[in-house]
Amino acid sequence: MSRLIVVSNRVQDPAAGPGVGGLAVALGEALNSSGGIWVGWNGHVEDDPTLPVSWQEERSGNLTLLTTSLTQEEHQGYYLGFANRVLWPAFHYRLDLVDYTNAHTRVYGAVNRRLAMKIATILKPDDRIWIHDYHLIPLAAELRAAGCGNPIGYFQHIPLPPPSILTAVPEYSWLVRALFAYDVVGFQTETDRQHLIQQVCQQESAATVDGEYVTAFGRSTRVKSYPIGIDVDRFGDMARTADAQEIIDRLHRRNLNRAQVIGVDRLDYSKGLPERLESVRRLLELYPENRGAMTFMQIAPTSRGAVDAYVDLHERLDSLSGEINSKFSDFDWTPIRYINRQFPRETLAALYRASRAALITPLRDGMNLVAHEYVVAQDPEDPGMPVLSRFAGAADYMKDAVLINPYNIDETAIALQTALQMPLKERQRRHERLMDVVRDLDVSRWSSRFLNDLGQLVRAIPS
Ligand code: GDG
Repeated sequence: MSRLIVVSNRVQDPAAGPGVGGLAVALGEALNSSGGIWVGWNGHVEDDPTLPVSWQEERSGNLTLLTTSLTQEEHQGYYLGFANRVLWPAFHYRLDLVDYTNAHTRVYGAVNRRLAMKIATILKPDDRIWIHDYHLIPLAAELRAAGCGNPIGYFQHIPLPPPSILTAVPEYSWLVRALFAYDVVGFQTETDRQHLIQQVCQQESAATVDGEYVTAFGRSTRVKSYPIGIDVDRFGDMARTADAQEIIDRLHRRNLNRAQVIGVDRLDYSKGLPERLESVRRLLELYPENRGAMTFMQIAPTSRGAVDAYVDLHERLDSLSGEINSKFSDFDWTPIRYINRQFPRETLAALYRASRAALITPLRDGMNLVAHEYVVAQDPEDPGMPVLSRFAGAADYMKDAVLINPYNIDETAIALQTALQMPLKERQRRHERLMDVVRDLDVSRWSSRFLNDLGQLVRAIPS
C-alpha cells in the first residue's frame, strides 16, 4: 500500500495535543486519521556545535515521527533567518520587515538538502510525499536531484504575494523554479494561485496554462487552491461540554452581562493587533454607550520570541492596551484584557462561545483558522458575529462575516458596533450560512482533496 510521508518544518506529536499555530493544528488533525510518516524538526537546537545532528524515530498512534534537531547555524540561517526574516514578511506583503543575508539563503538550501538526503534513505517506490509551507520550498527539487520520482505535493499555508512584491525577494526566481519540481502545488485561495501563474508567466515566456496545469521549466504541475479548515465536529463538541459551560458561566458572572468581544492569535505582526486595539479605542470614542458595557479580550501567546520584530510587537501591545485602559477604565470595569499566554484548546472553544463578537483582523493571512473556530463554537440559537479582515484567505469564503479593511480603524470600529447590535434573526441567518462554509472546508475534506489529486499520480506510475 502507498505510504504517506508528510514533511513540515516543525513536527509535534499529536498525542501531546495540538500546538499553537494553524499548521500544527491542521496537520495534527489531518494526520490523526490518515496515519503515515511525519518528518521535520523536533524544535531542539544543539548547544554543542561539534556534535553531529542526529535523527530520532518514534511511534505515535498510527504515525511514525522522524525528527531531527537543528544546529545553531541551521537555526539562525534556515529558520530565524531566511524563513522567518525574509519569506514570512515578504509573503505577508511586508517588504519593510525583510532582513536579507546571503549566507542565510545558503543555509536554508543546505537544510532542505539534508532533509532530502534523509527522506531518500527511507523512500519506497510507491510512497507519496506531501510537503508543507515556505520553509521547505526547495525540498522537492533536492529530492528529484537525489533520484526521487515519487509524486510530491506542496501546500503553502501562507499567502503568495503578486509579482510586484515577490520579485523583491532576492532569490525569488530560484524559489519559483523550485515549485515546478512538485506534481501538485496548493494554495489557500484562487488569488494566491493566480499570483503564481502571473509570476511564472512573467519569468518564463514559454510557460503555458491549461486548466489546472501549468507547464514551465520543462515540467507540468497541477496548481490549485485547496482551502483549509478545522475538524468541525471535534471543535464544536469542545464548545458544548459541561466544562466549557462552567467557563462560560464563570465569565458571565465576572463580566456582569457585559458583551464580550474576543481576539485569539499567535503574537505576530501579520495579525494586525495594534490596529485592532486602536479600533477598540475608536469604538469607545464613537459609541460611548459601549463604555462599561463591553470588554475586549485579546489572547496572544508569544511565538518566535527570538525574532526582534516579535519582541517589539509585545511591548507595543502592552503599552497600547495600558494607554487605552487608563483612559477609559472605571473603578469596576476595564475595556481591554490583553493576555500574553497560551490556553488549552478546550478553554478557547468556551471563550469563543461566550463572546458576542470576534475581531479577526489580520493585515494579511493565508486562511485564518480562528475565523472557523469562532463560527463553529457558537450557539446557533444565539450566535456571535465574526468581524473579519478582507485580507484573510477566510474572507474569500466566509462572505457572511462582517468584512472590513483592517487598516481602516474607523471602518473596523463601525463594523464591530454593527456586529454587537445585529438583530438575532440576521445573526442566525448569517451563522447558518457560515456553518455551511466551514463544514465544506473541514480539514478532512482539505486533506482528502489534496491527497486525491496526488494519489491520481500514484495510479499513473507503474510500481
Ligand atoms: C498558518 C497561516 C493558516 C492561538 N492561540 C492559542 C491557540 N491558538 C491557535 C488557534 C488556531 C491557531 O493557533 C492559529 O491559526 P491561524 O490559522 O489563525 O494562523 P497561523 O498560526 O498563522 O497559521 C494561516 C494556517 O497556517 C493553516 O493553514 O490559516 O493563514 O498563517 O488554531 O486556535 N491554541 C491554543 N492556545 C492558545 O492560546 N491551544
